[in-house]
Amino acid sequence: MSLYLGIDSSTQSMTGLVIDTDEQAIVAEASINFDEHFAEAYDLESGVVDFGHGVVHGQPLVWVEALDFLFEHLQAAGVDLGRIEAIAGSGQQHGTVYLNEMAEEVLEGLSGELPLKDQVSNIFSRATAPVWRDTSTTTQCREIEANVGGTGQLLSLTGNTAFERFSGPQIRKFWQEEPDNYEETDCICLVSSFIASLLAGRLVPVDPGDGSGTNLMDIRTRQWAPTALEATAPDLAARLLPVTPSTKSAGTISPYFVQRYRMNDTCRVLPFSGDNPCSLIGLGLVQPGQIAVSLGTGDTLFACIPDPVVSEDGEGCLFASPDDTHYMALICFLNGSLAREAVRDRYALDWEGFAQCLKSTHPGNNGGMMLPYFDPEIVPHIPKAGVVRENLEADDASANVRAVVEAQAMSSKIHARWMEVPITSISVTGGASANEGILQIFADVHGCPVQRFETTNGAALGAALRASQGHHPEIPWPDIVEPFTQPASGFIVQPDPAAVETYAGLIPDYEALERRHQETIE
Ligand code: ADP
Ligand code: XUL
Repeated sequence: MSLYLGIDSSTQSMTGLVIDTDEQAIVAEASINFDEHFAEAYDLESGVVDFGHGVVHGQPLVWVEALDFLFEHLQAAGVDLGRIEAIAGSGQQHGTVYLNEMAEEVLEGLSGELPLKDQVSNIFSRATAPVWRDTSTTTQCREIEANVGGTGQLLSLTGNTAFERFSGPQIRKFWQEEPDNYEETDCICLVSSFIASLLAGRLVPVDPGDGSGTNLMDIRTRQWAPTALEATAPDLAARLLPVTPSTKSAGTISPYFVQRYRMNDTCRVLPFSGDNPCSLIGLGLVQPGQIAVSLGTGDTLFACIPDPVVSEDGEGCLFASPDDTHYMALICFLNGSLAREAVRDRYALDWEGFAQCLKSTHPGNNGGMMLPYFDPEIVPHIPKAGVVRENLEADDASANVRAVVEAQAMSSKIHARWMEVPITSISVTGGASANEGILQIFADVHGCPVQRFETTNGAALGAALRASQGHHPEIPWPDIVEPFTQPASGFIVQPDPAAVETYAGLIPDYEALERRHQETIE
């Protein structure tokens, strides 16, 4: 029996997923929801602390506690943790964790006698961690672009223009606003490399998949770009570990997990990557041309591509694939599940009621449209929250439910054009992919089948597959992913030709509405 564990430390939860590669099966899945366990103690809502003015942070100690809880849950579920050969993981992208000079020694000396939280609470030079939902760094974005010689320079060097949520602008803001605490910072981790460091009991470097979400990495060499580091904050190079290949082992598991959870001391830890790059693997996108959508806290649409293609209008993102060969083109919508939940809650529905509303309304919504900016939006760039309704009564629950999902699906089609990848089928993952009514709208808007898999935790599955590949690098990627990425039977949603036609006619209207709104607020 060869077991591999994938851990996804995402915005709202930490999930562990165990695969058995001999049986070609997922044998365990456990999830720790942050709000459920820690909302009160850490002042959380939807997994984060909203400080206002676009400042949104996570709590590193929540992730530390959740890691212990997760191992306890897996053990209680009867998983023989001693048989796990390797662990890899995924983290919500872009978030930064700031560690002081004690971190290295504390991580190396972890004892199985005490919970992790009791041992690591003094290793932080900043109590909270800015995460991807933070929109407060527009000034820093423009400064960094100017410092490297312009937006185009940053785009061609790192694959991305400066985005508010990316790590570089967040680090710059910290240095500007808290220079003393920046000075006290010995090492800046990403969420991914922070969790990997807890597991390995040493500081684990960032992988290129997550490194490319920082505005600091040269997208072609997959190493930090000195020009970008200098443009961001002083002595930043000294505060980062070198970028490491995603497939290269970061060493064996910390004695902490051997003592406390009877892990095998030969169990390897692979560098963690970002949640979207791990979903790329978990949905089987290891060959160019394949497309997927993740419907999590935010929504993303992404593709595996062979060469670095950049988004000239600055909307899209380019990441390195954790297969260490390909690239990943991505668009990120902040108003994903957060917007669907806002509509659901406004009309006092549950998900069942939400699904009923989709069923009782028709494609095209009788011309009713919504721009669903419950929060500022990343794509298209909308700096200020504000919901717009056109031909849509605010008190019509069913029409508003359909409008929010249609808007999201149409937006995902409009803004994916720069990728230049024909969309002929879409694989889906994330919590909201459980909802078939939502998938039908994505199928109809994109005019192609949408397929769902056994698990909605594509990032955790991708991490587990990365762990198995790290243990068996001789097996080609397609053979690693193939047994785990067959659509579960009955889980292919086909487009309805009449609805496809309706949306083809509606998309130009939606795009015009979006553009008019963007012009009025800029
Ligand atoms: P993340 O990885 O960003 O933490 P997940 O992929 O775990 O997020 O998805 C969590 C989200 O899934 C929840 O916020 C919830 O809104 C959404 N969700 C869960 N079940 C359903 C459902 N049946 N219909 C629509 N959305 C759902
Ligand atoms: C992608 C992005 C989000 C986070 C959280 O660029 O910001 O999708 O990775 O899931």
